[in-house]
Formats: sequence, C-alpha cells, structure tokens
Amino acid sequence: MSVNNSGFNTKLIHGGGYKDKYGSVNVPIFQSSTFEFETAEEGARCFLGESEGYIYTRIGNPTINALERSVAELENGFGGIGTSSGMGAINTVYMALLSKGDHMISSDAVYGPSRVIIEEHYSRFGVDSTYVTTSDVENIKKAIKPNTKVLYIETPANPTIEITDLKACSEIAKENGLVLVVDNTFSSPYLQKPLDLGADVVVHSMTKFINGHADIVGGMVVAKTKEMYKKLRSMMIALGCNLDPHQSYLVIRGLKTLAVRMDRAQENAMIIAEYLEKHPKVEWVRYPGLKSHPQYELAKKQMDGPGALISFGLKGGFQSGKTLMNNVKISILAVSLGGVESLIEHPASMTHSKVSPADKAKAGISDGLVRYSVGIEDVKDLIWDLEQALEKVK
Ligand code: LCS
Repeated sequence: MSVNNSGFNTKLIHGGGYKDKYGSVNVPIFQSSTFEFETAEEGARCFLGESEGYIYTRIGNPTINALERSVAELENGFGGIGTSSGMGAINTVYMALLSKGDHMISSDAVYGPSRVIIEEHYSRFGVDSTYVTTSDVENIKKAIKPNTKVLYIETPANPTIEITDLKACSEIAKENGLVLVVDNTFSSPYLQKPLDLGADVVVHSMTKFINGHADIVGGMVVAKTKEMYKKLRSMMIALGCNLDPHQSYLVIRGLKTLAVRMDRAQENAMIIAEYLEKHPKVEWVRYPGLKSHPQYELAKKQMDGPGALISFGLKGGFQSGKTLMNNVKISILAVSLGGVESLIEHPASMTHSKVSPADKAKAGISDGLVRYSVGIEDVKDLIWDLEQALEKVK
C-alpha cells in the first residue's frame, strides 16, 4: 500500500509527498522569494530544466509545490499549478488555450466574472464565445463552429446549481478536437473527479471548499497530461499569478479536513433543502440531493454527493429574499462559499451583478434567487435561524 493507491482521506493527510532533511511532519512555510544556486553551472541547469532545484517563487516553491502535488493527486491529474485566486487559475487557462480568432463554448450559468472577462476583455483580442445552457448537451453541439477550441463547463453551476453531463461533454470534445475545462469548485475532488470523466483540465477556486476556512483567496489548475501541464504552468509563470507560500500553508492545513467538512456540510444541506422545500413561503428549491432537481439522476451518477450549495426562491420574490438576508442571525450575509460557516447571498445583485439582465434571465439567474452555502454548524441552529428570518418575510 502506498499513498498512490490509498483512500481519499489518507491522501488528504499524507498526500503531496513532502519530505525534508529535518523530518518535518508538517510542510513548513518557505517564505523566500529566491533560492541560492550552489554554482553558476547549477543555476544554468535549473533554468534549462535539467535540475529540479528551486529558482524563484513565482516559478516554484517547496510549500506551493507540496500543495500542487496534493491537489493533482486528489484530482488524478498529472500536475497542479497554484494560482493567486480562482480567477488567476481561470485566466491562466483562457490565456494559454485561446488565441485571436478562436471560439469558446461555455455554460451560461457560471461564476459571473468567468464570463464577463471573456465577453468584455478577451473579445478585445479577437476571442469569440457562445454561452449556452449546457445541462442540455444538444445546445453545445449546436454551438460548435470550425474555430471552436475550448469547452468550458461549470458543474454544479454558480448559482443555479445546474448540472452538466461531463462524460457527454468529453465525448463531444473528443469528436471535435476541443479542450474540455471544468470548474470543479462547487464539488471539490472529494465529490467529483472531472479528469476521470474525460476532462483535460480542472480549475478551482481554492478560496472555497479546498481551503474551507474563509481566510485565503487562492486557485489551482490541474492538467491531465504532462504536455498540457507544461503549457499551463509556463503561462501562469508569465502572467505572474502564482500562489504564495503562506497562503499555500493555510490551504494545506485546510485541505486535510476536506472530506470531514464536506460530509458534515452536505448532511446539513440535505436537511435544510428538505426543510425549505416544505416551507410555505418558499416557491422553489434547487439542490442536487432533492428528487425535484431536474438532473437528480445525473448528479447521483457523476458525483459522490450533492454538495453544500442550495439555491432557492421565495414566493414574495426579491423583496422577500432581501428581508430574509437582512434578518439571519447565524448565517452570514456575505459572498463566497464552501467554508465552515454558512453564508447567504443574492447573486443577481452581488456575485453576478455584472452579467447583463438578459444573459442572467437566459441562464436562470432570476432576481428572486437566493444562494445558501451551508456550513458545519449544528443544523438545528441553522433551521432555527432560517425559521425566525422567514417569519419576518411577508
Ligand atoms: N469559480 C467559481 C465556481 C467560483 O464560485 C468563484 C468565486 C471563482 C471561480 C473565482 O474564484 P476566486 O478568484 O474568487 O478565488 N466565487 C465567488 C462567489 O460565488 N462569491 O464570491 C466569490
């Protein structure tokens, strides 16, 4: 038995393969921007890639590399590339894979800035894009053009919790020579492994479940092959959106409890989703663990659990949603998600405010949608909190 063929929890604790001459049990923080070469010849070998020695922290650092190896192992990828944020990871991928004249197809329900940067900025450099509802893969097939290069999927999607069939996407990508990129932030590798389902690249906002403690902003790219890894890594180095050793240290610590946090959060989320679905003031609930979710069967097939994100709408629309958000006492009114604390927010006016009203409507991001990221508090307290806030809703 080795860490390579051990279970997920063992990999969380012992993965990454960090060892040093001091026998450090925990990965230390190598807070150094640059590293000494023993000789000029060794320095030259490092730059030629003939030596594994460290050069400069933007290029590589022992603390960052330990985390990169760990996440890559959990995702069953060739290599990981730590970035300063989830958007840093996404931009590394866009920049490396899209050129002037290329076209990208993406889910219309994605984290707002992942879309806005393509439509407002990459378009200035001649990159074309089509955003479609990817839960129906026929929409992807219809959107393919001769110059389509990338299929970018977020599943479950932020904030609609819509689910896209990754195996079907991978078949479409292979038939048409597209690179399949999947944002796996909402599930984490504990609940979903897109590379095993045929994706080429996975991106994460580690700010969320991977770290889990609302104390850092960070991202990760995981490539399935060595060739793709080298391409993406050199782009990250050129962009300069590297992760920092201190951030990496905190993420390494947070990552160890990913499975226990996720188990507890999704257990809470299931109870809360069922509670909300029965509440007379709630119009609809979207949670992959509920039979009412349109892709309930697909979620069971491609995910190892429904996760901890719920979206729902109140009968009184946005005004009622505002009353609810202004009256919660335990859950926190804040953006972000995937932490130990429960967070509630309004995507239409917050995380997705820069997406045009027409595109929001097409993607199902209605004005009444409230997003709830369930934490690991006692579920009876979370229900009490929602109950007392819902009582104030007219
Ligand atoms: N991908 C997804 C699915 C996200 O939810 C986010 C951030 C990102 C990428 C970007 O990651 P970041 O650069 O922030 O680390 N989502 C946020 C949200 O829903 N509320 O605040 C941030």
